[in-house]
Amino acid sequence: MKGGASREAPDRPWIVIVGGFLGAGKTSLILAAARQLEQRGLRCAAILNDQGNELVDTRLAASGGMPVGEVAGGCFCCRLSSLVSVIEDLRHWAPDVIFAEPVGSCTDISATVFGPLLEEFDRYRLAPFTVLVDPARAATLLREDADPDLGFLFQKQLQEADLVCLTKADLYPEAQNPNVPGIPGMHARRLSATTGQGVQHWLDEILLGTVVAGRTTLDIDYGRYAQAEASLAWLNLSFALESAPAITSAMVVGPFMDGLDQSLTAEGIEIVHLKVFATSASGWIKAAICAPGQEPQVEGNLDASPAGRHEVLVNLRAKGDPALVQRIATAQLNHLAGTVLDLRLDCFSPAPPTPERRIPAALA
Ligand SMILES: Nc1nc2c(ncn2[C@@H]2O[C@H](COP(=O)(O)OP(=O)(O)O)[C@@H](O)[C@H]2O)c(=O)[nH]1
Ligand SMILES: [Mg+2]
Repeated sequence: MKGGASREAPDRPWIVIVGGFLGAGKTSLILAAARQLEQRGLRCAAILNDQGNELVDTRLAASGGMPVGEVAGGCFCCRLSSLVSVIEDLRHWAPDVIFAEPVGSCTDISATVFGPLLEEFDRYRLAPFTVLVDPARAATLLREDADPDLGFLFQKQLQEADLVCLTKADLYPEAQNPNVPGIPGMHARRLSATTGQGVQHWLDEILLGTVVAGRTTLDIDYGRYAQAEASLAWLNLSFALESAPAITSAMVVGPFMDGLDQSLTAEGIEIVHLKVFATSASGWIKAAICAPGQEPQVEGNLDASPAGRHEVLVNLRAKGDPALVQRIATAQLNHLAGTVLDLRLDCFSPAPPTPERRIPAALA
């Protein structure tokens, strides 16, 4: 990590919360934006968040050398005190901007996170709530026959945004400033974390302070919200693989993801986001898919040489029964080309959200 000792800490760092559905591109945008801000001489940190422990996103962010904090075991709204203490810990590094990524199934963030943080205006500057949208996911989840649980979460996330950005513009290079899907009268920005298109413009817009942060409070039924989240299975799995002869990380990750994808699909379980991070003595790779049957997007040391030991971390979010997901994932371990050691597996459905505090926008 980069130290902050030689530099005076800014009085009030920016807190930039980037929301959006699973796989929308939150982590990718945060990393791309941090790179741009660092080039402008600003110092950045990030806070990742998940219902479970052992996060691929945290490994990915830390691999670039950025100071990273984690709120694990629940979403920001249910772990608000942890979020605040992680923000305070990161201030040790004197960041100008602290990015924060909530869990991709989480909503009502405006009232449960922005509301309380806005009360701390003497300590932080809060950027508007950006919600990211993958255009392909929007096309699926805004259809009339969309999965009702996922469609519910997706629409609620859009409804509470201060700013909506359509991501992956390199894959979906359509018109500028299109209407936000499903929200009449709201225009989306378009950006790409991969090419950098629109990232600087987005940063200028949120850090200029012209868009009000946390201005919308959702009307939301927490029973319905809990039911929608509970329809998801969350699998966090980590293990070491020892193989002789040595193999590359890609040879570990590729077949494992393919096998998992095929078995889950055969059992009627739909992958929403599958991320695998593998580390060996020769480097790391991260591979991810956001839907069944997708070609994995891979980043990292793609030309790393073979190694005899790999540390593997798997984060899977899928629509289905966690017990079945766990059985399928465990069975896949038997197909790995080597000996599995230090296995840790955690598989569950998110518990009903119980925010520490809820402050509607008008009262904040
Ligand atoms: N082509 C392309 N892929 C992207 C872009 N942003 C994110 N992705 C990919 O989309 C997937 C999900 O991105 P991620 O940042 O993990 O999403 P998150 O779950 O919202 O944090 C990953 O495989 C990324 O590599 C982009 O701008 N262009
Ligand atoms: Mg992420």
